[in-house]
Amino acid sequence: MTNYTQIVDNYQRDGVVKLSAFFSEQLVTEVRAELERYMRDDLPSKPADARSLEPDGKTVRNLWRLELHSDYFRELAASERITSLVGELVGGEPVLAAVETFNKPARVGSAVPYHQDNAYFCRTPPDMLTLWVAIDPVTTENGAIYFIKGSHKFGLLPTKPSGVTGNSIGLAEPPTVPRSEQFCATLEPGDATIHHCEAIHHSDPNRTDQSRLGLLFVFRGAHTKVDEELRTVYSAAQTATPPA
Ligand SMILES: O=C(O)CCC(=O)C(=O)O
Repeated sequence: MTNYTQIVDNYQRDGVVKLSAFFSEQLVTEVRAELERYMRDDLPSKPADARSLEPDGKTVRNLWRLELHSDYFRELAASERITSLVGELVGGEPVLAAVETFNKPARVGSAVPYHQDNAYFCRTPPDMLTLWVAIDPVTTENGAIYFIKGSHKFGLLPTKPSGVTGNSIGLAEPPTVPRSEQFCATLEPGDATIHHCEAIHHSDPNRTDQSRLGLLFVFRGAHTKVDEELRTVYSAAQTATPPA
């Protein structure tokens, strides 16, 4: 059995942890091919809330609900490699909440505003996380995610609708921690990060010619419940820029 002690310690202390070579080169190639196939063959017949587009109105920004729309991704999320690790981090039985992508396509990939995911997930206690796997190289130029380490201990901060399609709700005030003190998650394909649902993070637009595709698995502890107050606030933001 793999020993996850170091990962668990870092996750609990920082709210974010990096995993090198979490997916093999072969698995990254397979995932990329399956995403391309899904977008070409399946997505056109899926409901509108299966994706968000970039402001150009044609390039996919996010795929949503892959756990419902794709046997391949639902099965991948159930693999022992993933569930054994996240089970150590969500404080109980892990339940898959979502499989999705943040494509950050070349040249048109839009920014992700400062936010805490639990403003979207609306769970209490906040025992929920995202495993973010790099399918493309992730660099400071093409839109790496910046995290504020330790911010998962701040509680959920005030929010406001962001007006950004795919990221409808953000922090009311950007944090004062300078970028130079934030953790910039540059990654090779197959590397991953795991972040807590109240860790503050954001990413820049992609103006480069290199796409920055990430595959995300969201898990919660089975014991978590919906926080109705949070849900009401999120629904209002989501109505302005559906589906997410
Ligand atoms: O991929 C990105 O740039 C942002 C992802 C994100 O916000 C998240 O994983 O919660």
